[in-house]
Amino acid sequence: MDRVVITAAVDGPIAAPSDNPNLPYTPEQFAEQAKAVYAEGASVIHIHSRGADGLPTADFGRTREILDAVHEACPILTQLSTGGFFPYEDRARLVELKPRMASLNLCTMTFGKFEFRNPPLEVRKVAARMMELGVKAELEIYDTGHLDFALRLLKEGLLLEPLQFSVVLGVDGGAAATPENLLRLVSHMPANAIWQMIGVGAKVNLQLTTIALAMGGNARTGIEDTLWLSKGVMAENHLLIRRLVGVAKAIGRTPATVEETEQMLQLPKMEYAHA
Ligand code: KMH
Ligand code: ZN
Repeated sequence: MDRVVITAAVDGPIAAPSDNPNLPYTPEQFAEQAKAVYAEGASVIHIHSRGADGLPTADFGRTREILDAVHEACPILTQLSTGGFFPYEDRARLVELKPRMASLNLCTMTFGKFEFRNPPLEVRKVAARMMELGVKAELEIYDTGHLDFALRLLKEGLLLEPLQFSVVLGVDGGAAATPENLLRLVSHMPANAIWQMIGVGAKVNLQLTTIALAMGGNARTGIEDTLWLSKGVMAENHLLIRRLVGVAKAIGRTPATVEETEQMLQLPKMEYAHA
């Protein structure tokens, strides 16, 4: 598959602006960076909502402001995170804003120093709601059990095919960031699944996404996954995307346009509207 979906994960659930001054947190900064990563070849932007204090939030109104700003700025596809360490109902409610995609985390787990709660009944409820709304679930897989649970939800009629997986390796509490774990997880996916690589941490992000690109997968990078562009050089989202696109092109792959991405991921047709 020569077309590749490049996703920009611009902020994440943990880092603060003090960790990296290039981390966006105002609607204007998200809009500016959406334009910049789009110009470099990203067709999807993965967003964790942020408050005026720069810290992650699940505030509904603030999240709508951020999504509105990004939608007004450029055609990039929004993939809103429902992750984070807030009460689950606050996280789940964010899908009512009808981004094109939203993350769906399958299992409760240790996530570094955090407890990452994903109660099975609540996960089923939000999966069903996303189907009703036409919001495609980006299934974040941290280990084999998460993949098995996603396949169970598919059997229960709670997920739209083709399944859209993110193989997330390198989280303390999830599977280690090794090529073996990547291959193991991909080999257990349904044949028609679409997947991307998320390598968490500066030491593995470029290496694992490069392997994933060579395997024919999709790939993601951004400040959520690495604060550093290189040793001693703080990351900027558009430069991380520029480098990842350079790797893709070097091995004969072309960043998918927004329209191609919609086709490849079979995103339900939907007009973004205020919730
Ligand atoms: N992306 C993962 C590394 C989510 O966005 O829903 C952690 C996360 C999950 O932030
Ligand atoms: Zn995320």
